[in-house]
Amino acid sequence: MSEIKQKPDWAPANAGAEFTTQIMAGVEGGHDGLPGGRREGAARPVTPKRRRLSVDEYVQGVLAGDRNVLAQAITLVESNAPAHGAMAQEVLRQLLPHTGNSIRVGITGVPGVGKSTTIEALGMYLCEQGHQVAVLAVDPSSTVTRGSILGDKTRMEQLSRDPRAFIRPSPSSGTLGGVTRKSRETMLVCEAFGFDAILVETVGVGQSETTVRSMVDFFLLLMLAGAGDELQGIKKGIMELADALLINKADGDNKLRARAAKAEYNRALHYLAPATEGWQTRAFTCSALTNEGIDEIWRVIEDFRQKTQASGVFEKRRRKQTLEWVYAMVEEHLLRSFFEHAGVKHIRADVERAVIEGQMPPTVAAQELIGKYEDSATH
Ligand SMILES: Nc1nc2c(ncn2[C@@H]2O[C@H](COP(=O)(O)OP(=O)(O)O)[C@@H](O)[C@H]2O)c(=O)[nH]1
Ligand SMILES: [Mg+2]
Repeated sequence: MSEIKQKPDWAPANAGAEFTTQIMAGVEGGHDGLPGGRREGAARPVTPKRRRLSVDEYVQGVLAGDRNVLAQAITLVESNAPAHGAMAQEVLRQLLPHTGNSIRVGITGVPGVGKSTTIEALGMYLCEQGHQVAVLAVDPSSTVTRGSILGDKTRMEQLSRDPRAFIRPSPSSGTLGGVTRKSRETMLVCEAFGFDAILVETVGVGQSETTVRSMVDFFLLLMLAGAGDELQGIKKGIMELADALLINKADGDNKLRARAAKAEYNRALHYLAPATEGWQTRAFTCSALTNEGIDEIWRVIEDFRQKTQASGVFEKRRRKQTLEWVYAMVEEHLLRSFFEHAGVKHIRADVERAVIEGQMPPTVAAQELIGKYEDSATH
């Protein structure tokens, strides 16, 4: 396999050969049905025509810990080109028996709270503890932001240089469902490769939190002291998804305020339903900048893993998540099929107008549309 020397466009300017995350030549075809081709400003693939690997080469390469193959396997999984779909699924099917052996941690919070910085601090800490760390992102808006996980070039600089870690930005663009499917599959490929700690960063917008919750074992909500719940966009619902609250930036002048916030949140948490059966969600403080509290939050996560594995809650959740995943894909497929249905398209505008003008009750409108869909769907 030819060596690729090109750095990703977000790599630090002075990055040397030790920089482990490198641009791999992608597969043909775009993402989420968009036309293929490289994104504006993206590094040009160095090897224009890479030899296509076979299913067996993907599987063996990933299991043997070959990083080049890992990156290519993920690119295959992320591809939307129909030609790659069947192959990706076969690769995944063969990797499946080697997956699951990790702790999956989701990290959420409003932009600027310090998710990326915390992931870097925690990731470095875990590497030093002998773990292999994979960092993924779920960001359905990444077409616009070009991936919040790496939106800032200074982010995760240290971790991205560490050979024990692997950072994968969010699959580009598309529906939340599409991005999530790819991230889940990427997570499985990473586990088969041997990563035993998977950290998933989510952008703090609406649905993506619930989605990331549905793919991780432990969900960590990052907060700031003194910002007020409104300001942080933290809804009670999100707090009820969390297995721990982590008040970040507990350094300098902020330290005392962070401690006070911790006590306050602990009181509030007392009245909320726990996210995980048999586990009391608590608040902690940390500074991703000075690393203070990073070891403590990892101990909490380890404690969580131990307790929930012993009680069976850990496995129970994973099984439930797998089934949810199946039905999320079914749902996505049905929705797409409905809205792309020629008959539905044909009458939609008229039905909508009739509803808006008060000539047709919503229930009748729904029946009309579904009737149209089912009518010709079965013929
Ligand atoms: N003082 C302080 N600043 C921090 C800490 N963590 C992150 N920051 C800063 O907060 C800003 C946003 O951090 P980032 O990790 O990009 O946030 P994200 O949008 O949640 O991923 C950056 O300027 C960081 O340097 C911390 O623990 N203490
Ligand atoms: Mg970030």
